[in-house]
Amino acid sequence: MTDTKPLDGRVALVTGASRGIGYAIAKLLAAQGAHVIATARTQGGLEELDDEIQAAGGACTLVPLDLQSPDGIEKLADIIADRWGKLDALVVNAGVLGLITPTAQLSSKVWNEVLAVNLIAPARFIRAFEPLLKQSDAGRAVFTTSGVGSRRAKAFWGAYGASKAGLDILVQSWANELADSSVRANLVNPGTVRTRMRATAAPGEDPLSLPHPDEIAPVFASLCLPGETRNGEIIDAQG
Ligand code: NJP
Repeated sequence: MTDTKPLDGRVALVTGASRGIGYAIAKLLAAQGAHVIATARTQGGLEELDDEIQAAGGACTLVPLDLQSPDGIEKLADIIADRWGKLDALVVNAGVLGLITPTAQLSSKVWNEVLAVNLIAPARFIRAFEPLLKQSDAGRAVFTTSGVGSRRAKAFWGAYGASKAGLDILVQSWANELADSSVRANLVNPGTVRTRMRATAAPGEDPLSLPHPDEIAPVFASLCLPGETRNGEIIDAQG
């Protein structure tokens, strides 16, 4: 007798899958039976993920992509439409920190990257993938936000905080529009997690004092389940 898994037969896209939180989410969704489409810029990280997923008996498609490229997100939606005709779970997790610096000193270069990756790319995912999520019987979208955002402003975190505050409102607005559909969209605040981004933000901190991404990935995976009913919520992964 073969084991059935909660995401058998489902197709899931994860951004920021080359390391950190996205890597852990992609691995877990594949372990739960989903065919995972994993995207980021770093080919080596994606290949390591593919090796791990395959070794555990799962399935994965790698798509190296810079979210700042002019039409990469839209082309990816076209490819998924041609191959699968639907998307069951969209996890928009990729993010950049920019610079932790006095707000008055933030350069246009930093603003442009932080807003492009953390806010404009998620908006482009919503536009490009809403039709595919609606082709699923239970399309689920999950976005990675932060404790610094719409619920809390923090000195020196102006660009990152503004981008995540914008993301919160973007996703909650969209979720309100989805209320009468079979699609659900939520945000997860991961809390502090042992990743490269956190090590850059808090270099003096002992990484081993923080949870590993594998410990918080189940919160994201639960929001990808067809039976999930929450919509428009910001969920704190560490309570
Ligand atoms: O960070 P990190 P996390 N195009 O740096 C990708 C949020 N968060 O896992 O392209 C495409 O290890 C990058 O891939 P690559 C945070 O805001 C975290 O901690 O290969 N992809 C990599 O896979 C973010 O939204 C904490 O460089 C791009 C990934 O993004 C999410 O958690 C606390 C890209 C970043 O991996 C994951 O961050 C919190 C681009 N242009 C919120 N730029 C925490 N860790 O404590 C970046 O409140 N990526």
